[in-house]
Amino acid sequence: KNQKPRVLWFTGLSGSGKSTIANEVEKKLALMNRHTFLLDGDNIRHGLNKDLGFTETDRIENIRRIGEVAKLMADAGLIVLTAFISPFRAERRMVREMLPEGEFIEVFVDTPLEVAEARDVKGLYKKARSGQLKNFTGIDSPYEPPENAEIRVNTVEMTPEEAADHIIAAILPLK
Ligand code: GGZ
Repeated sequence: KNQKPRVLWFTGLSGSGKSTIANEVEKKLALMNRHTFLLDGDNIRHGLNKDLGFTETDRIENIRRIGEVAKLMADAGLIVLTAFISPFRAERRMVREMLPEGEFIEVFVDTPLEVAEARDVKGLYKKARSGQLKNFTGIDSPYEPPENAEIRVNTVEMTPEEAADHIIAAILPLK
């Protein structure tokens, strides 16, 4: 093996920039000849987890399954990036404890609710505020921010590219 497996577990509100930043990190790791895989809503919530919605129970099961998949991929030697809200501390800790010491790296994409809501790229906050969308994270469903994430990125002060550079610097050396 020429690389240590890692799970870069991005967490943050809807619209915080998790997917954008995770994509940037993945591009940069590819340029460094690292083998990566990005798990996100597109390949998980439309496939393996298409039976799950956004109740508390379903979100917990969503994260549990993603954790198991991430573990398999890390066992195969990959650097896995996951981009899900993962709103609850207990499940983030559960995934951390599934993995060998040091493999799980929590990346807090720290975008304040006001900022994510002002961006509202997909119009979901507007729908949540008007009651058209129930159980929306940050509005009528909780988000528990990490208390000691390995990495925190401030998306108000950094561009996605700068955030990606910061994350890469924090995980080096990746032997
Ligand atoms: C939060 C929701 C909801 C509700 C649909 N609450 O901005 P997006 O669109 O692309 O990202 C959000 C995504 C969240 O799915 P996750 O699997 O990351 O969530 S969790 O970890 O909590 O299981 C949003 C969309 O799905 N979405 N309804 N009610 N986000």
